[in-house]
This record gives sequence, structure tokens and C-alpha cells, in this order.
Amino acid sequence: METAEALAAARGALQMINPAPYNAEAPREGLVGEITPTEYHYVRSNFPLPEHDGVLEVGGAVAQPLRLTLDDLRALPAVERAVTLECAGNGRLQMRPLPTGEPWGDYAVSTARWKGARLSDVLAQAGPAADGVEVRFEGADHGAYHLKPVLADTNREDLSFVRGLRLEHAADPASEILIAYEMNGEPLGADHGAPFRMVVPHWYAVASVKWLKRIDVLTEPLVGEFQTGHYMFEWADREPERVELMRVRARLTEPVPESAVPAGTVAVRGKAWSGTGPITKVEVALTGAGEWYEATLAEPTGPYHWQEWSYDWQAEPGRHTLRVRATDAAGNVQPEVPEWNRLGYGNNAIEVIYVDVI
Ligand SMILES: Nc1nc2c(c(=O)[nH]1)N[C@H]1C(S)=C(S)[C@@H](COP(=O)(O)O)O[C@H]1N2
Ligand SMILES: [Mo]
Repeated sequence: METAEALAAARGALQMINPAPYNAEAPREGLVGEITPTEYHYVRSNFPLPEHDGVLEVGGAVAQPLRLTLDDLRALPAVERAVTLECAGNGRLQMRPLPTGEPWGDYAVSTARWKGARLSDVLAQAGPAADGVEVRFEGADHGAYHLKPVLADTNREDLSFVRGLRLEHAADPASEILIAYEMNGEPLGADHGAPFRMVVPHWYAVASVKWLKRIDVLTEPLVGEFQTGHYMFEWADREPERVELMRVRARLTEPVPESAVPAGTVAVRGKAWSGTGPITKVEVALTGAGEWYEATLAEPTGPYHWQEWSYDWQAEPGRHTLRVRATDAAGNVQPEVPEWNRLGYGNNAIEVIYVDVI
């Protein structure tokens, strides 16, 4: 566990949303580079920081239960990947009626280089049973739950953070799900899941269980507050759906919203990402509504993190409203307005900002 000073220093550059459990957004600068500096990476935790005894137990329906330490994980082949993590609640504050849940603005998203062992290698060592269907992941964190549970039998006084993934997905080496022990070249910090955590590429970050302490192969799908209670899209007009892959989204990093910029060529730029395929098109609109102009989109520099885009805008004096929208390879495109759901997940509405050109 880090000292109080180390923790305060690690948190100093973030925009706090809630002190306990500690939840904080990245500053705007966290989206500017290809990689978010660790001290700018957003934090979302459901419980106080836990103690972790340094052991990862693997059991349930497996041939060979395991007890792994950090050294055991480090002895497995290491994989390092840049991965964009976005909280499913990112952008909740823009939904109306305002959903319950953490009042996230738009900066619960960041990209880090995560290094760790492949989950598939750990599962292969344990040998999942033939009738396994799902894998259960438990974090060391637990305690009183700060939100109203969705499931009737959730123990609100002492709940643990537990998530599941389909065995097929978890055990596939091509999924590149990591049990990460390094973030941006350093051991994981307390807020990001030390000593090791999962990183599930393409999924909303709720799947990336921090302070991982147990893995169990299950022969039935997991039911639980963080799996089938919260983290469900409860739509107004259609069947509920699980919160899984990140929805396509673009963000503007330049010009700074509500800033004043000199007339002439103004670089409009930002990031775009999607869990359902690489970004294929980013467009900007320069008059609030109006025509869309195609931005220059950089090739992806990795399979799991945001892409850069830019557009040279010939800006004339006045107040201008800029919008940006992304399309991904699956043909998904951002909606004009947030798609409301009761718990406020997956807002990927087109970003709108204004700037004054002087
Ligand atoms: N054990 C545990 N893992 C967790 C959580 C948690 O509360 N406990 N929060 C999840 C959610 S909702 C998000 S958005 C990400 C945030 O990861 P970060 O704090 O490293 O940005 O962690 C996920 N993993
Ligand atoms: Mo989240």
C-alpha cells in the first residue's frame, strides 16, 4: 500500500468527482498525447483501496488450481499493449433525465501502455473443464456499496467487485486480455489495481478488474451486481443489453473549448476510438449544424487504442460552434444526442464545443 503522500501526489493532477470511493477524471491534457501520462489517467473505484496479499488464486472448474505470485506472472511471456480504457459512465452528466450513478463529465477515458501476462496463458496452465462456460474475476476490494443496488439480493453492507467473461473470450490468446503488472513502464499504482489487474481491450473498463485476487472457471453464467445488475443498458424502448464493447466516439483536444484563437489556419484535432472496429472516418462541422468535412485520420498505431485525427480550419473572426463525429469499420457512427438509458451508460453523442476566433 502506498503512503498517504504518495497517494496524494498520484491524485493531484486529476479532477475529483468523489473523494470516497475515490473517483476522478483525467484533466483535458490527458487526451492530448498518444499515451496519457500515468498521473493524468482517470480513476474509478467502487470501494476503498484494498489490501492485497500478492497472491492470485485460480480455481473453480479447472484441472489444476493455481496460486500465482507477481514473480510467477512475470515469468510468463510478457505482452505490452497501449489500451484505451473508458468508463461506461463517461458522459453521464449529459443525459436527461439525469441518470443515477457517479456524475462523470467527459474525461473518464485515458490510454496507457499496459504490460503483463496473457490471461489465456494462465487459464491454459489451470486447464478449464470441458463444461466451463464463463470465468469469474474477483478484486480484493469490498465494502459498503455507495450506490443503490439493482439486484434484490445484493449485500449492500459488504459487497465485492466481481465480473465475468465468457470462457471462449477469456481463454482465446487472440483476445490479448492481460493480467497487467506495469502501467507506462512502472509497477501499477494503488488506484490502478496494484499489484496486478486485468486489462480487457475494446471493452468498457468495468471488465478490467483491478486488484485481481481470484479467477474461477464457472459452469453457469455469472449473476451479480456488477454483471447483471449495474452495467446493463436499460433502454427506454427495447430489451436490456450488457455493457460490453466501447461505443464509437471522437473527442476534440484542440482548440480548447471556450477559448479564443487567432483567425487564419486553426488546427482542429483530437482522438477517436471504438471497441467495435478501427476508426474509418472522422468528420468535423464548423457551423454548429451544417455540412461535415472529412478530417485527416492517422492510421491506428495499435489495435486497442485511440487514433489521432486533424483538420485545418480556415477560421474567420466570430464565435463558432464545432462538432466532430467518428465512424468505425463496423459502420457504427455517433448519434446526435445521448441515447438515454436508466443508469446512464455508453454516452457517445457527437461532441459540440464553441470557440471565439479573434
Ligand atoms: N476491483 C475493481 N476493479 C475495477 C473497478 C472496481 O471498482 N474494483 N472499477 C472498474 C471500472 S467501473 C473502471 S471504469 C475501471 C477504471 O480503471 P482505472 O481506475 O485504472 O482508470 O476499473 C474497473 N475495475
Ligand atoms: Mo467504469
